[in-house]
Amino acid sequence: MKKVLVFLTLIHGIACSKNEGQNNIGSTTITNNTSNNSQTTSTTPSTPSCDPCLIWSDEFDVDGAPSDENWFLETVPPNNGSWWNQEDQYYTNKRENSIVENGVLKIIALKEDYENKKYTSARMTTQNLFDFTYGEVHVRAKLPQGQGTWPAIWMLGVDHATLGWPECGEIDIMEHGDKDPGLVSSAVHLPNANGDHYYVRGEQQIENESSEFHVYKVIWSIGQLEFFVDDVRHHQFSTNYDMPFWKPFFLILNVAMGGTWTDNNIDPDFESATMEVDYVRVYQ
Ligand SMILES: [Ca+2]
Repeated sequence: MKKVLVFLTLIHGIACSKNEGQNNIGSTTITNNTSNNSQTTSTTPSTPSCDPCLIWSDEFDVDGAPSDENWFLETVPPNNGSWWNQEDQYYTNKRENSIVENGVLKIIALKEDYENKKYTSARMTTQNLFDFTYGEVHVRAKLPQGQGTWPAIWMLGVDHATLGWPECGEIDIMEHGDKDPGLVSSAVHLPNANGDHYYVRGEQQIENESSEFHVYKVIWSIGQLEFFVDDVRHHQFSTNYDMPFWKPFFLILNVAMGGTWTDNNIDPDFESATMEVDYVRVYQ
């Protein structure tokens, strides 16, 4: 989601590591308990019963704060306090900006004076909590409504803190708000042979983006990335091993306000808008 070369200042300063043991597909543990005896038997079927298999998800079925086992809420502004892209929001971990209710995560952008910004919102990442290489991400979501909102469902390479951007690579599953309502886009960002940033984007027009749930999806495989809304493909990008799409990435959900994406254009009557997420599921 970053069109500007501003990622060279780093947020976390923590080298990321691939989570071990999350890809044990097809391994089943059977536990038999009797009154005097407990026996555990592990079996590994030769063929998994799922293809692809669910390896990670958040169904947002526990009310309250987003699970801190799954998500980190960014609250420390990088880039000398500007966040990125001339954005106008400040990200908080307040429940006014992110909350799980009735099976749905809500990321809520508010008009609110806070830390020298005019808006607050939330940005959630799985950095250091979950990352993966290759697979499918399915996110069922309703997008926020209103000029100036910039919702994003995206991923960064785990080495962005050490390698920098765009060298780490970026995979944008869904972004919205830079053009007409309902025009959703996907993109990949990476360096060219000279190390300069470039990106390749695809897009499609959908309806009822803010009133109905749609499933935003990437299929990331060796050699290509494909992007879909409700199983309609709108973008394909071929990859090779000179590109940064062969190593682990982590997930990010956020709603920005204004910034370069929207030509710094926010509806003066804006009060609040919500991105609702029913689930995030990752398959391999
Ligand atoms: Ca749900």
